[in-house]
Amino acid sequence: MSPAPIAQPASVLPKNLWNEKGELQRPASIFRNFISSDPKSQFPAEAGRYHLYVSYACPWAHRTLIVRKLKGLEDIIPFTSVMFHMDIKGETPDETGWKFATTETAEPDLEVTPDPLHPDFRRVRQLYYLADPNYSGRFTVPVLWDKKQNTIVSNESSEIIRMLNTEFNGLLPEKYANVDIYPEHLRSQIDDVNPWHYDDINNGVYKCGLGQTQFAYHGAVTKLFDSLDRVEAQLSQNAEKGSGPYYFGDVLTEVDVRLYVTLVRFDPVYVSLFKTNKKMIRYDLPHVHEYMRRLYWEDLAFKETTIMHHIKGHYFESLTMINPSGVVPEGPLPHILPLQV
Ligand SMILES: N[C@@H](CCC(=O)N[C@@H](CS)C(=O)NCC(=O)O)C(=O)O
Repeated sequence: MSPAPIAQPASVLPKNLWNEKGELQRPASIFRNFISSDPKSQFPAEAGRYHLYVSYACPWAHRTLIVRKLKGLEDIIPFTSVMFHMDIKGETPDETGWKFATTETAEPDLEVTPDPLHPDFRRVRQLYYLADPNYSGRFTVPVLWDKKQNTIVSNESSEIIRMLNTEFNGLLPEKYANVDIYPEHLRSQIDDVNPWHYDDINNGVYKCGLGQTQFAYHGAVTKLFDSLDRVEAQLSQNAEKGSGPYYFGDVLTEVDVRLYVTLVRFDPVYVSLFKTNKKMIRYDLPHVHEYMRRLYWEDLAFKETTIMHHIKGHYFESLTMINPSGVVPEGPLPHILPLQV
């Protein structure tokens, strides 16, 4: 008789998250439906019908919170944030992943509450199983939930922000309907930069931090800083021309949203935890630094959705495979410098 297998703790990190060179490969999101302004569509835009599940810590979910606020969708799409601590490991799979607050651990001012739609749910994974009992992918946030059909519309942030940008316009006052973060005249430029921003910067920091070999880390960190230098050059040209504070000058676009969520986590988290320490934004990339601070200090959609205790607590306390003690570093202080220094 063969010996009983030794029980391994369950982990949220599937083995196929890395290739044979030790490089991180982020799997594609699974739920890819679209809300539409067409009332006859499968997911028509309606006030109060959809609910957003996020973590303030997660940069991908952070994109959706910023756009929800930029578009004035607060009364149309409520949200719930999970607790910042994510269980990477557990005795069983049911004990892993993002969890909802309980009445004792809630931070109601921040919408960190039990799931208002399914008060008995303890984990985000339960939403996925309700949507699809055979689901076998990762249990990620953000999740855009349809209350009518009890299912997930989308768990892909880049697509959720596009829906929020246009599909609810008919329900919004003109001031917000006119906000367009993917404007026609900039689409080809946005489509050109999104892939390298995503690969080298947004996902690039994760490739540095979670790469499993020196080779994987070296490749990722080289690309990351080459690309940050490229962003610095673009913003410095903008400043020389006297154009506005955004990546494309005067118009705030999704590019700003997508860059910001990584930049604001960079010095406080990624530099130390993910070893992205060839440069710090505050000391070495002056135009990037000013760009990020302007977004934070001058636009409440950025400031009010940036919750540093969730961001730092999540990364340093949850990712115990790279920070086994779970100790959270105190600096750099302040986490975000004032605009005038
Ligand atoms: N492509 C997805 C990625 C979302 C994602 O990876 N979220 C992370 C948090 S930052 C997550 O929920 N991870 C949980 C897990 O992997 O179990 C998007 O942009 O929406």
